[in-house]
Amino acid sequence: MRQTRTPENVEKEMKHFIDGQFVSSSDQGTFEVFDPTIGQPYAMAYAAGTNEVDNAVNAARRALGAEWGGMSLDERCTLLSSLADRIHERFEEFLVAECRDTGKPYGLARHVDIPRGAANFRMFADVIRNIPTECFRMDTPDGCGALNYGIRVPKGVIGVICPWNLPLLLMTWKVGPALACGNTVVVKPSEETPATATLLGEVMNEVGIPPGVYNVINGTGPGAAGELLAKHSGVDALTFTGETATGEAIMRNAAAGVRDVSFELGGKNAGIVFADSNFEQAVDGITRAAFANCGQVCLGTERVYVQRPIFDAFIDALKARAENFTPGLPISDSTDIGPMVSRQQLRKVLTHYGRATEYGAEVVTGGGVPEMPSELAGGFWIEPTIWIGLSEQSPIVKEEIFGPCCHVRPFDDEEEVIALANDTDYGLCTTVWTQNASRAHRVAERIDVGITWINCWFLRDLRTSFGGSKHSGIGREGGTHSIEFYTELRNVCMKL
Ligand code: NAD
Ligand code: 6OD
Repeated sequence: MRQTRTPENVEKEMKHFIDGQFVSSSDQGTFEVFDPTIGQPYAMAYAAGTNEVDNAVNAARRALGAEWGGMSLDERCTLLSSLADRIHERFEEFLVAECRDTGKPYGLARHVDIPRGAANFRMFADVIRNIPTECFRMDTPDGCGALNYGIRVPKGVIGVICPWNLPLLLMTWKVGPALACGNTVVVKPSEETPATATLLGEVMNEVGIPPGVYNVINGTGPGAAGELLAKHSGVDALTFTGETATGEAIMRNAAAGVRDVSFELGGKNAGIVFADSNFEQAVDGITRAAFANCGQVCLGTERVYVQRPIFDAFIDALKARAENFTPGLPISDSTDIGPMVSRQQLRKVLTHYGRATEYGAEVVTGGGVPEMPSELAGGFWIEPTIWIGLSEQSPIVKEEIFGPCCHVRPFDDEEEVIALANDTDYGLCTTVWTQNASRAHRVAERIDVGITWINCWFLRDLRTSFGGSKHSGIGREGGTHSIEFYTELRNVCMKL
């Protein structure tokens, strides 16, 4: 992917953002950034090497000093709120940038990605103002007693390594609390989607965030910018969202220097639909969970379990919804599904589609590539796909696909479906659809995941814990949980 020439046919050049300045790479290495709707590069970005990673980490360390480190909590929180305001003022630019990189519909980014980009700063500015620390009065033999109290200090320089599926949302979900706690960050966005992280650099300067507090280095992962950042001894902690295997690689590098990690990783999430659910609500919910963002959501549902009495009707209704999606350009009001982010992801998911049939799946709908108008024919388009009839041991039911697809299987009772839902190495989330509140709680308690949604999906209260169990992650972020990760808690014991 690394190149050393500037493609002449691209509209844009994306630089690193280091110490408050946009800079190219010292060796001039670049890579192409694609518009996935047409499958052509529209921008070139500079690829960070050792020099840029060093410069970014050193800038972040310097910025921990007086200007940022010495800033009052009130001033810092005011700046974070201004960041949120400024994202809203430049909303359309963030929208266009995000949709150009990912191909996702404007309608989706307008309601989810960009508002969350702003909310992630505003919310953590509120949380940090209101966080208590512990205090214990203790008895001592002399009767005078002692007072223990906790103080929270920033961890230091945080390395933030991000994926491509919800670029601004997932990056700011880490950067918001990291900055609120007084840390500085070096962000490595996905090589597929560097645009909004770059644009955020401009906004940082506009609102007066001191240079070096927010840095962005572009490039790929293994042997490149991502790995250089994870290995850098000047990084105090690493927060990562992406594939489980990448998490393992980053964790090995984080072991040097015993750096802390917070990981949000892959999922193979189950959707459980009981016969007593509100049928239309459940079909709509599973449709969103399986196909939203072209299935490129870690919280998506790729395994659907439907209670037998409503199984056939459910399949018919889900098929109708899946066939109703209109692919097209992000800007079009009729578009409700975009392409896959890259040729590589398209190939990967189409390989799964092919294997599903080899393993004996019945294809209810989809399974291939939609016919698109000639100007979009080179894009990374794919059909929403539903399968039935696979064994639970099939790799299609076991492995995360990360495309717009799901396998649906009937079940008879609660015990059976709990066992089915838990029979996975992953543990990110589940959705349960039922109108029986006792059953909903009973089932939710027994599914081994970080998040269970009952009669909804991706309904987010940013104060709550977010994260996965088993291979889906380490640690929890959200609300006070983020503050715990992005600070060190020190105890002070004072003899009275
Ligand atoms: P990925 O793991 O391939 O890449 C994520 C980031 O890591 C990219 O910036 C990449 O350049 C970098 N990277 C890759 N190898 C690296 C290495 N050895 N060292 C350091 N950095 C490295 O993931 P992706 O393909 O961008 O995203 C899709 C995956 O992310 C899916 O598995 C999905 O489930 C997961 N995801 C999880 C969550 C969650 O909240 N749990 C959210 C979004 C995506
Ligand atoms: O909503 C969030 O905070 C979050 N981390 C969502 C992750 C979505 C995964 O694709």
